Amino acid sequence: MLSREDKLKMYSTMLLIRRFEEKAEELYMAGKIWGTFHLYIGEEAVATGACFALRPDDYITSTHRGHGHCIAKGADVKKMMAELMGKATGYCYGLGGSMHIADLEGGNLGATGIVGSAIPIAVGAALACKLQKNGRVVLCFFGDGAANTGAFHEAVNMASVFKLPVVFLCENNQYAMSFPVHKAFAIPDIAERARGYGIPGVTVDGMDVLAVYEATKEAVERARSGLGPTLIEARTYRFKGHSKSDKGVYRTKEEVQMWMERCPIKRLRALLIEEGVPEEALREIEKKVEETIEEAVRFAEESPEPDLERARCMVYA
Ligand SMILES: Cc1ncc(C[n+]2csc(CCOP(=O)(O)OP(=O)(O)O)c2C)c(N)n1
Repeated sequence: MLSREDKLKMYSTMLLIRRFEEKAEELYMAGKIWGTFHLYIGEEAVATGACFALRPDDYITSTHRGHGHCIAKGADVKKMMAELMGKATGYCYGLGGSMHIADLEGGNLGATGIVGSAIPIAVGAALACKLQKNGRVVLCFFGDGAANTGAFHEAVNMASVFKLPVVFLCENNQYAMSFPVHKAFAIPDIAERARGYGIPGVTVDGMDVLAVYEATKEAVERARSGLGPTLIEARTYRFKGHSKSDKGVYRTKEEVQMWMERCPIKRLRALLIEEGVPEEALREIEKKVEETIEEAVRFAEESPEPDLERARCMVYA
């Protein structure tokens, strides 16, 4: 059973992801972040609920939309912000940017810009965990678009055959760039695919952090006890465009509005109030999150640029 403290921690994590993203967008518009990145706004309950079901020494693999996964797994937002701003103090010394953040100490094996490519990596890591008998589980985040890559099928099949300690968590946010899920799949539920690999499949409300937590907890327990993988499909929605260059012409304002009304943060806040948490306690968390973000921006702005020597060190031939 989750305690009140657990739920408050979930609230704080979701809010930290939301504010991190909003600040990153603001910095991008001010010309302080270059290139592009993919915002996770709207999907906070998935990363938060799922990572809450993990032990600190468990692993995750991430995607091109990875800031939320990173934060939920416990990354330092100062180092994340510095990475986005191309500073030497960032996770990749400012040379990787948004889509290359890994936090090995925190068990985050990394983000990737190649759709679907982290799914076999998660299976490889799970095989290593099994061989090393270290009791760790790997949670693999990927999108609905990634579920239609060949790598998905090969990886899930192998994980099932070898009964590996991995949880496949598909973030079905309804679109792969501008392509809607109902045109990309011949079945209504992505979780149905689990049957083809002989593993359990479950669809959850990805706007409900508690539902995501419960489903992931069960899957993690199954994986840790040697029974093999589970496929979880979390139905969610990205409130913002696919990337910073998205004009959003493929979806209606009404659709976006309808999903925004289901905001996972507002929903948990309302539940906490209903359960008797005083407004004051929530405002305290909200203030602390604002301060953490301000501190991250200050840290990133005051950090040095990477030097040329560092750039040379990162070239492999
Ligand atoms: C192998 C590969 N093919 C195509 C792309 C271009 N691309 C970038 S994101 C994306 C859509 C991914 O959709 P999904 O997996 O559902 O994740 P979401 O963006 O919805 O979080 C595509 C096709 C890519 N980066 N890598």
